[in-house]
Amino acid sequence: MKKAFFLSTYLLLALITHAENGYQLWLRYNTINDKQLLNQYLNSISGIQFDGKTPTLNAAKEELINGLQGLLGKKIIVQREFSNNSIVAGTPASSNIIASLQLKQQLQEAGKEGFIITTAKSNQKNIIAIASNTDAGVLYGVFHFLRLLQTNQNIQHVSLISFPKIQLRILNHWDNLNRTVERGYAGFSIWDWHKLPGYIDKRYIDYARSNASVGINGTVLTNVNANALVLTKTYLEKVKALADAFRPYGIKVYLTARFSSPIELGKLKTADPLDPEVQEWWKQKVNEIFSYIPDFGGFLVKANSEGQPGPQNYARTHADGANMLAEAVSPHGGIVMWRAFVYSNETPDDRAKQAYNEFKPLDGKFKKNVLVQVKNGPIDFQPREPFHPLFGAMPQTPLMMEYQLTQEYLGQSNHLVYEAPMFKECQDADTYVKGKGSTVAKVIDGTLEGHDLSGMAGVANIGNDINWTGHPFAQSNWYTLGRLAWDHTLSAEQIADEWIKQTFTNNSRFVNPVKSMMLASRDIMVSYMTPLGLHHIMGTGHHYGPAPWTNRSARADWNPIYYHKADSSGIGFDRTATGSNALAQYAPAVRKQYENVNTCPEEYLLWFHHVRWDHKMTSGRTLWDELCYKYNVGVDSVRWMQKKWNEQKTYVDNDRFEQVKMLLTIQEKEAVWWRNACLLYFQTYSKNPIPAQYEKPDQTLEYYHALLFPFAPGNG
Ligand code: GCW
Repeated sequence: MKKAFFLSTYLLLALITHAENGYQLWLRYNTINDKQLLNQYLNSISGIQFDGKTPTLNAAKEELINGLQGLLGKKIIVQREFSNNSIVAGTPASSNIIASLQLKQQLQEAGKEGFIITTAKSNQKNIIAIASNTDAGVLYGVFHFLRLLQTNQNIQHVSLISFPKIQLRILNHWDNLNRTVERGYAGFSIWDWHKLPGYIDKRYIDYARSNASVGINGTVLTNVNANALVLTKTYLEKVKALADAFRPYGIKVYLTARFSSPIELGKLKTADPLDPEVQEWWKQKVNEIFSYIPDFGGFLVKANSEGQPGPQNYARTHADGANMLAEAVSPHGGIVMWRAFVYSNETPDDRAKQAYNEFKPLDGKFKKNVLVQVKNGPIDFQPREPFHPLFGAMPQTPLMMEYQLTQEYLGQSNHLVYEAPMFKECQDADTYVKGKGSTVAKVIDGTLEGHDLSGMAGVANIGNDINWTGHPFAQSNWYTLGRLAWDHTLSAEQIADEWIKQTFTNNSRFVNPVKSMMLASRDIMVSYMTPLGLHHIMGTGHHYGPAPWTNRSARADWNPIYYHKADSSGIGFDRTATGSNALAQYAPAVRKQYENVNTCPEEYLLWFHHVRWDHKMTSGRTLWDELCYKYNVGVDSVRWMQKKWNEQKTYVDNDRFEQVKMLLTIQEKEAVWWRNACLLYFQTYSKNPIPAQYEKPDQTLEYYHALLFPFAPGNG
């Protein structure tokens, strides 16, 4: 009796405190601990029947076996003949059973990558079918089926169809060949170029599995600030090795193309895109790439931006540059993703306007296999930006979304910030270009203008940290990219819910409070960093911490003072007709709402207006008092998150509990830092006191000024 008691206590403890390092991400297949549910699953699943032997089907089969064995805590039998309650997976081509089911119509709807999971009857036996037209679709279906179990869904009457709304679902790695990662906060690059092609790190496979589990089907391996060397034979052999490792998981490899490569590698005198020799050089180079990687995806290009070479060096347009590369990859089925992130210091105009000014006139000039990749907002991945005015402004060009998963301006890997609410805010924004309901989501999924090509990219937050992303919760942002690109109608709440359940536990006492933290986290961060439409007031270079006072950067548009424009009368960037008139780039309905200081949503107030310090906000407070209020709410809310997390100790393994706890402590300190530094600095203009009810800054402005971070990560 006593022994049994000890034993069960031990098992319980082992269950609760079982060390986890986060490496498994959301693909943890721990045995389901709800006994009733487990029994139900065990009764509904007798084994699997899985014909077909392609690398992708093998990967799917292996995942299904491992997943089920873990989740059900029993050995899974791969059956030759199916029996009652078998799971049967495959395509009509790989499986006679799948072919014999009445699924034709649904399969047609599922398209190339979609899948069906349904109960069915075959030969008088009840089965669960996972069916798709393609092997990759079967793999996605398998992962989805496992997700149903991981999130404790009832599968007894399962009947669902799922297919991606967006075609290209891609991670952009800003990884350099020396393994540093630009804006990477999770260690070094996971690509071990030096050991490639000979050594295939198991991480590559787990990376591919994790991507496939959320439907990500492409990866750009290298930094957009590109190094031409990756296009040389030595590196192409390494790229090939990665492509071979990822292929079974449905993941295509893309590279960044340095525009001056014909000069640097080809010893040509020019990289002019209209020069026949240059065009020929790229054609040959592309042929070479495809000889290594027959399903190579194509190029991602940053040109004439922040010092990168591009067609404008030769007085050509972005379209000329993109089309030259598009022509080279087109015979092989490749594509070009040409970035719209351009702005120039020489242009005296508002930086927020420049991408639109340069790209809008090029609409209709790009070849069919070019997408223009646009960041969600017009400046640069700030905590909050209005949607980019290019969305809706280039009806003849497929526009691809670029989100940033790595939290360059969002607390890097120190802060718990769940990005789905931010992405949804952008996607749900109405461009009004074709009347009400012309959302950004419809622009990027191609439905607004009837484009076949569509894409969504996320700048990866992955590094060689044992848990991949540095902050355990940053994994959720990687997860989100895949899920949203697959189905942008999923809510931030749904995504958080499934991620938490897979990554931690299904226990609602954990799920609910943690979900509430995640859902609030982005607004909390905005409050203590850049409330009311403030933006770009972070430290120069490394972008870590506040530095609204900075006015000495080499370029005007790298200085925070360029963006907040605080003076004795007020604060904010006037982007109405009396100022830069960036608002003119939006449709009249959007413009109308934003141009009036009284109807402009307050979260964008200082983005679009220079506002007097004594302006009355809807709360009744003056602008200055509102700013003080917001910064303090931000700090208080981080403390609220800390409290919530501390209550979770019993539901989470000790390692991850402690990690998050320590990180929240850092986040609280940094929130206080942001609040104090910003309020002290803006106070030198407003000349108003910080209202008595709030904590007083415990350091001087000079103290914050003097802080230096010479080795902050991610800064090259
Ligand atoms: O936000 C800026 C980053 C740069 C980055 C650039 C871009 C890759 O600070 O590090 O360069 O955006 O998106 O091209």
